[in-house]
Formats: sequence, C-alpha cells, structure tokens
Amino acid sequence: PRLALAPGLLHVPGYLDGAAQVRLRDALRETVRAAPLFTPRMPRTGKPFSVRMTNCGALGWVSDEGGYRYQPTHPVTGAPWPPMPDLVRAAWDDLAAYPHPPEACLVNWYEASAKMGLHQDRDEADLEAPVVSLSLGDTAIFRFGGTERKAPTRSIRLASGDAVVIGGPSRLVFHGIDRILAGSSTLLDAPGRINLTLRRVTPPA
Ligand code: MD5
Ligand code: FE
Repeated sequence: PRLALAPGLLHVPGYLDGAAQVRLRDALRETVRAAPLFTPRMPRTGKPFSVRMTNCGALGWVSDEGGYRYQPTHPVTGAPWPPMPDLVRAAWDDLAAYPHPPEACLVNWYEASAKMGLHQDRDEADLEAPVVSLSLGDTAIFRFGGTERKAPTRSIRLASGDAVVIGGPSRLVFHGIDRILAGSSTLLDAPGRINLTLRRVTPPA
C-alpha cells in the first residue's frame, strides 16, 4: 500500500521485502568498507551529531564547522564516494517519478540512542526532485510537520523495509527522528537503524 501522509508525502510500508532488506544490508557493508562512517558536526558550534553517516553516489552530504554541503569526496579519507547499490538506484526509478537519476545517497546510521532534530532538507539546488527514503533495522519514530517550524506535527513509525517519498508541496516540510525502538528488528547485528536518502542535488542540465 501507498499511504499519503500529506500532499506529496507518501509512506510505503514494507516496500522492501525481507530478501531485499538482506541484499541492501549486505551491499551497505561494502559501502561502509569503502567509505567509513563519519561523525558530522554542526555548523559554527562543531557539536557532533548523534547519527553517524556515509554516502554513496557522485555526491555526498557532509556537515562540519564550515557548514552543510554536498561534495564528491569523503571528508576523512578524501576518496570519491562508492557507487550506489543497484537496488538503491532501482528504488529511485520505481518511486521518485522524476526523469533524472539521483546524485546522492546519504546513509544515516542510528545507534539505539541516536536521534535527529526537526529540520528541513534545503541544501539541494534542485527542489523539484523528491527525496526517497529507505529504512532498515529497528523501527524509528518519525515526526513531520509543515513548511513552517511552528506548524503542528504528527509522528509515525518507520519500520525495516519501509519507504518514504517526499516531494511536491511537502518537499520542504520539517521532519526528524525522535527515537529508535531498539530490538524491534533482527536485520542488523546490533541495535540500531539505517536510513538511506536518495536525492537529486543539481538541476538537470
Ligand atoms: C532519517 N533523515 O530517517 C531521516 C528521515 C535526512 C533525514 O531527515 O535529512 O537525512 S528520512 C525521511 C525524510 C527524508 C527527507 C525529508 C523528509 C523525510 N521530509 O521532508 O519529511 O534518517
Ligand atoms: Fe532530513
């Protein structure tokens, strides 16, 4: 089923079946071998995020004292990001309804205690393209509101295999992860959750 949470905000529970979740988990082990998880830091303050990250694809999202940005190389190793797994690319083609390929796949790695505060995703020059999210591992409590921070919010659970598509009038909604329900999945070898966000960064030529 595809559930419309708001105009342009679609939740697809169980988008990846169990076998696809295992394939993606195993592909991400290769991704992390090539591009180790790093701890992003807040602009200006340098306060570390509780979520660790890596990326695959041509561009990756990074954050440090200098700001948020997309760049073609890993901030610690300096190496180019590894390619997106085929399954990730196929999910974009299936869900995005956008006629250009994704350029960035941000991989967020949540330990059981990690969370992500309410924010907007606005570092992409192309805001016509949607963001496609895939979740693996423990269930997360995902909160979303409106395009103004003060708008009321709702929360839903995102479980292993779920997809979310964020586009159209919802592309700039505030959203975050309140908490992880440790032990809700056995897919990963430790409590925690992986979220992938597939994005178009630059307007198509
Ligand atoms: C996560 N990731 O689960 C969250 C939410 C991020 C991020 O917010 O920026 O990496 S995934 C669902 C999502 C992604 C992008 C936008 C919106 C939801 N949204 O506008 O509702 O790690
Ligand atoms: Fe976000």
